[in-house]
Amino acid sequence: MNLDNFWEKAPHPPQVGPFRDGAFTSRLHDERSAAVLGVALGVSFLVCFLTGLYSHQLQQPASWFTAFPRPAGLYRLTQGLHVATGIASIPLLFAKLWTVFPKLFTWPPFRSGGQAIERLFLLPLIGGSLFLLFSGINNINGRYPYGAFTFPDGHWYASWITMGSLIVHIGAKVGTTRAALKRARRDQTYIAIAESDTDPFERHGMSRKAFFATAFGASGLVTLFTIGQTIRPLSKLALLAPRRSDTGPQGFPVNRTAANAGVANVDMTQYRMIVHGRGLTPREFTYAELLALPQRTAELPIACVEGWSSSQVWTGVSMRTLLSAAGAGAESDVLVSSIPPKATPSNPKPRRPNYGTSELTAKMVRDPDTLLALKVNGEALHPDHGFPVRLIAPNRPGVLQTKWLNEIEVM
Ligand SMILES: Nc1nc2c(c(=O)[nH]1)N[C@H]1C(S)=C(S)[C@@H](COP(=O)(O)O)O[C@H]1N2
Ligand SMILES: [Mo]
Repeated sequence: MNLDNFWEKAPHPPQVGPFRDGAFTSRLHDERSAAVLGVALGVSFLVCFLTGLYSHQLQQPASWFTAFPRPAGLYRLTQGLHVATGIASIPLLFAKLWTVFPKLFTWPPFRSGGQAIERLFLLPLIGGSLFLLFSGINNINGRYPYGAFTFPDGHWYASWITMGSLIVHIGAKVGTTRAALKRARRDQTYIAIAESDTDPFERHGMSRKAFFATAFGASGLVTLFTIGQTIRPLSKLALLAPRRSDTGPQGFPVNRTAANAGVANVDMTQYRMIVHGRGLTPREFTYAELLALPQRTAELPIACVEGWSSSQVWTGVSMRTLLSAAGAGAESDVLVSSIPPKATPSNPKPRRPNYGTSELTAKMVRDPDTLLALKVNGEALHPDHGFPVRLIAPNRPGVLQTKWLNEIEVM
């Protein structure tokens, strides 16, 4: 369907502001800039999407997915990549939007039905991309200003909307992009000549080299200034990260403190770890009894969804050791729960805050390094790290490494 006849009869917007012919003079608003930035964004969005899908499956598994414990540091790597590629995308996205925004004012806005649809898909693509990148930054900074929906839900649905529109966009632009990159390669040969001539037009405004250096340089720098939250030798450079992997009680960060979870002063004379569930006679263990069981030590990272991570040496009772001490095998999934917050006169039955429980697949339960940790680096856990007992297991998001445990249910 060709709409040229239609546009001929339609009124043309007045020749003012951005609608003037020649309103945009920089030659950087061209297909070559759009192509190079588009390819870079395509790669970073793809890596970000795939690592995000993996993180989502670990936290809200579909029926076909089973979490697996090895390699132990996999989630630390995938989530580090997720946050790094998301952050790296921000300057690239702004550079790309700057490159193409004059197209908002081209007339006619579309010449065919297909082109109208393609341009309509730019709304969810740009809106979704901006929402994903900024809700991610908000998450890193612990801000959740959404009201009607939670961050994980919003980020999850936005990722599908964005990737869906991105596929439409790539489909529509793959030809132009290829051609632009091919032309660019051919033109390299002429650059030497162009640089030496004194065409005043060539000399005005920013050069393409400087534009790309700014966009990719900014992308590299913001990434460099945050990945110190997960790569320890770079921790001094983590200027943009709110948490550094080496700061906090016992030398690593805390997301929710004991006070915040309402479990600041556990009465250890009353404390019991309860193991119960399918076909089991419930068993209770005191802290001393847990310490008297065979202990195991493993170096495992806390890898927060926010992108910071920190590896520590944990000691405690293997989950499967505790289960067998309670008369259970290691063939079932298991639900672990935190000590509920203390009742107060104004709040006699407080609910467990979010993340006070997590499930382990039988595969995770069987791994000997899935620990009910009592110590970190040889010391009893700091209250903010989960005293008296926390879960620590290989290849698991930090948010599922539940602290302040007092209940284990075999499902
Ligand atoms: N009960 C409980 N456990 C929890 C949380 C929580 O909010 N409640 N936060 C989790 C999150 S998001 C992370 S990243 C880790 C952090 O552990 P750390 O404070 O020892 O570093 O604890 C996890 N365990
Ligand atoms: Mo976390």
